[in-house]
Amino acid sequence: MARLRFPDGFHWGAATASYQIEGGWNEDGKGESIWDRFAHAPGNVKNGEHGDVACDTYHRFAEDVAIAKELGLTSYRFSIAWPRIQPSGRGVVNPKGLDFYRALVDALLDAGIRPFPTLYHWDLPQALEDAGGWPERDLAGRFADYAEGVTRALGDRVSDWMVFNEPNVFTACGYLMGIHAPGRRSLPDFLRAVHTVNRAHGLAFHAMKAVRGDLRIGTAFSFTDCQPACDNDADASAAGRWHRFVNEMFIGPTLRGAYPDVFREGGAPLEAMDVREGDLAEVRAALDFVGVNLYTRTLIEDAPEDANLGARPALPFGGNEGAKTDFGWEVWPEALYNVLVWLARDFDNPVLEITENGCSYGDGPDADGVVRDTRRIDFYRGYLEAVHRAIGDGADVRGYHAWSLLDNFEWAEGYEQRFGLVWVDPQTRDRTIKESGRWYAQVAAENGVDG
Ligand code: IFM
Repeated sequence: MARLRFPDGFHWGAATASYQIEGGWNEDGKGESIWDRFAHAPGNVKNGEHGDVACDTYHRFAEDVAIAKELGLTSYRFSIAWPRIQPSGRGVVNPKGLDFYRALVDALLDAGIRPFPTLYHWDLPQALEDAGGWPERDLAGRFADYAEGVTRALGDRVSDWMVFNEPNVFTACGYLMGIHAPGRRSLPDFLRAVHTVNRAHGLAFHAMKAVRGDLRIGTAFSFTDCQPACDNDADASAAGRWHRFVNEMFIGPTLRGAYPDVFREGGAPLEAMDVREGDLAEVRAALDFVGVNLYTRTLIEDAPEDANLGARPALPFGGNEGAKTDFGWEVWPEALYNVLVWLARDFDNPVLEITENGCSYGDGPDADGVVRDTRRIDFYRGYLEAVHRAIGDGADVRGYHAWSLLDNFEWAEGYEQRFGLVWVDPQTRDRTIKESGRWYAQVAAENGVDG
């Protein structure tokens, strides 16, 4: 029997996202997304790779559901590609796009698995980017229309939804740093995008609730545990500002109706974000759960030359004390514990779902065709122990989703980074459950882990 038991009814799941696994990029009336455009342009993704076929889930979703069932999962997180539903981001819905997701949802329900969709995991219809993208205020209303349409179509069989995946990541990587689609590098665009996304979130939440009031709606936020790089007051106060900037710029306005203080002197760049009278009332939404995506911690140092935030990460993706994944991310389970207890303490003990947590290791099939990825098992064991401890200390965590079910398209990294519980052959796309997948199945079956 497992030593660390989880609460009865705890969901054991895995997560994926449309562009990363589906392929079928221009099939059955799907419109072009910003990721199609970005990945097709030379130089944006390692080795010129793209998601045209990816894991071919568009044609092989029944296999994926069968694997999820074999692993004993009770929840499957996937995302809906907006350009499959509205090819140009507005107007009449594409029935074949909806048919795909209806078939996926029905297969999951038949397998006894909770369908757990995200409405937006980064694949904006290219036509909407051409009209200004997320910095453009009107996009909030467009998104709410899409959210309402999808809810009308699938709300009879899907009860648990996420609106966005990692709003801080897609706004910063896409509009500030230019390393993700649509590849813009502009501080004003980024700041405006932040506020449009927050408005879109609030409008979509309320539009969905108007369709069916008993839906459970949350968002998958990306969090990190911000710690001072050195033991001094300047780094400690920089870590606080960075924490409010990366962790609270979306959940703050949503749950509290206000942007956090991120400037060295207090306040936030409200004017540059184009925050207008009445907007914050629109943004506010009493989420039914908070989705937590977390991979590692971030060490922050004071940055006196930056007049605004005055803070920056001392190192990318964690520190140097823990082991590193093959992606170079530090393995630091305490980060997950700290973030869960912070959310419980500062947001009035919300229902929490771990919507993503996982690691990239390149281990492939050995001569016997077995993928012996023991480092991934160690990773999950450590982070699950942290979740268990946080629950013991009062965090109301209801489910855990490993990122990811399948090895898939890791954005600008292409296919080199493998996060899956299941190996996907690059040529045939055949799936092989890794040893970590078998181990995770046992955790799900026992509703617990040997800590
Ligand atoms: O693959 C991504 C996912 O799309 C969003 N969260 C982080 C994962 C690993 O980088």
